[in-house]
Amino acid sequence: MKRFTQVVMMCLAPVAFGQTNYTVNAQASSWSPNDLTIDLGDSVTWINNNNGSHNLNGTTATFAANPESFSMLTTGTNWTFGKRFNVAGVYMYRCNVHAAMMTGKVTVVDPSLGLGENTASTITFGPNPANEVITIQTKATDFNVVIYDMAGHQVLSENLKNKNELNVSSLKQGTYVIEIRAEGTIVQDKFIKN
Ligand SMILES: [Cu+2]
Repeated sequence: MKRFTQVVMMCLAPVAFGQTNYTVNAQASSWSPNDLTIDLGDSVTWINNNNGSHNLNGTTATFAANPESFSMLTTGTNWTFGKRFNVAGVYMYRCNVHAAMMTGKVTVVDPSLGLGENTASTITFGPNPANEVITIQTKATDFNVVIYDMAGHQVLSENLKNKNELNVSSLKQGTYVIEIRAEGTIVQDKFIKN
């Protein structure tokens, strides 16, 4: 009986901890898809199948907020680059040749921590879009909020102690990533400043 249990465990393990591989294709001047949300341990393969001259820059030198660097900086028309994501967070990347328009993002969430949308996390924020003030709902009374622009640069960082409102009126209109560090976890999501 003991032996049987071990065999079942070994068979189930790969399913329970299954990894998904996602593919991002280089188009003439864009990535498709250019916005992925994946689980910790999943991998992404970027493919340029003769769709122009491109490279891949996800380095922390360019995107300081990236949890890890990744890149394929040799420009070419036919290449494949794969990365497995073992650190949760928001990763920005671009093609240096078409830097202004050929950008992309991979959000890596840790399902065991309840990160991401539609999870059991008690941390929420609103309104979204926001004009002046974002209100953060959390049980924590002392926590940090960091806001990044879509190029991965930190534009706002504040420690909120015994208050739950963050003034964002200084930000220009646009799309940002908000990172709330509270309750021993990190929640990241997009928000729009009007
Ligand atoms: Cu390119």
